[in-house]
Amino acid sequence: MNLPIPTIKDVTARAVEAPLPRPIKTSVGTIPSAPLVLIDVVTDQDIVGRAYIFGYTPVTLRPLVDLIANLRSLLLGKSVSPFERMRDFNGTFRLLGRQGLLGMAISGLDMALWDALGRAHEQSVCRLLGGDETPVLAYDSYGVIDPRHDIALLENSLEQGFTAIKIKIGNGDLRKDVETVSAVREAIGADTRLMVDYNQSLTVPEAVRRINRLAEYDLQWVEEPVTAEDLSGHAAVRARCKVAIQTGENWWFPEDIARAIAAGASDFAMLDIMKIGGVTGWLRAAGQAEGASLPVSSHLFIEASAQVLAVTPSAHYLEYLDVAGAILSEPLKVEHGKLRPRGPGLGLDWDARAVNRYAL
Ligand code: SMN
Ligand code: MG
Repeated sequence: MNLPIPTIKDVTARAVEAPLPRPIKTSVGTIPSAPLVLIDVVTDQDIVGRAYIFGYTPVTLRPLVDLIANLRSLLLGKSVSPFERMRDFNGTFRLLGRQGLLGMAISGLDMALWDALGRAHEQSVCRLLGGDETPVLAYDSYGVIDPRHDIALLENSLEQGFTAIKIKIGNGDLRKDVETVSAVREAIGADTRLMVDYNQSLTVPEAVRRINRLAEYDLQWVEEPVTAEDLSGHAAVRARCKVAIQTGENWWFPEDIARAIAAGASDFAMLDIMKIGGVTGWLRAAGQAEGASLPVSSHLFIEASAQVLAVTPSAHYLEYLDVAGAILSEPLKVEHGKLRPRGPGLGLDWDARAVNRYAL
């Protein structure tokens, strides 16, 4: 007997500013709290598909809420078939393009549709996609840290079972980078993997200079050394450095990973599920990464990323940076340095009191 395909009865979006365990301090600015838009897709069977998107700055929240309200009319009455709805979006916005806030909204709606589909079938998204709820290896992701004050935090990460740590650097000169990286390497020991993230703050020559100076600290990767869109710049740095280059959190939809692979921009692929096109976009990017032998890591969105990494052939690391835990009834917890995908759907349930408390 075929289960009836649910259809979309309503779509709502709400803005919240959720507290973070610690501010996200980068070389190009600090994010003190998490500007989120919570998306609910209600089906004709009264199943609620949930997802959130991360606005980076509160400035984006009202436009995102309004944009999703406007996209609602394109979805009402249509089936909860993420591939079909993505086909609709791609056709509707061919002339405009899907970068920026529109891409974020489309990806968020895609995630909510996959959540609804999973709930309708009482399955987690990874099982719906043919996988198992296999725990995914994670690294604990920090911002810029002060080695004089933050070392205890790093030690706590290791006690939680993390075997990899990422820090952000580039908020000063090379001497400061060396001071921080050497102190962290000393604190976490030789066996813990260490990644660093420049958040697009360097020129190509300066990136080559700094990365090769830091090579002695056995870095797993150096992330976004130059501006994200500069694929040839990333390739130039990669060609002249002794340390592997990571990038991808700013690739929009599967087309961008194709461009990055063609440019030889990266040794890895770090997909952001809100920019790569949701679950649907992720699947289409992960296939390209597999073909290009690029290990795939995630950016933010720990719950949805755990679902898709569990079915990603060249899965590498999940970035553990929890931006939504404060508004979830049951935040996803790390177990021995790994995150297990949890259903049904993407495993997200809003904590109504917290959402009201942090609503904008
Ligand atoms: C990052 C950038 C912006 C917001 C959160 C995190 C960072 C990362 O580039 O990779 O964690
Ligand atoms: Mg990054």
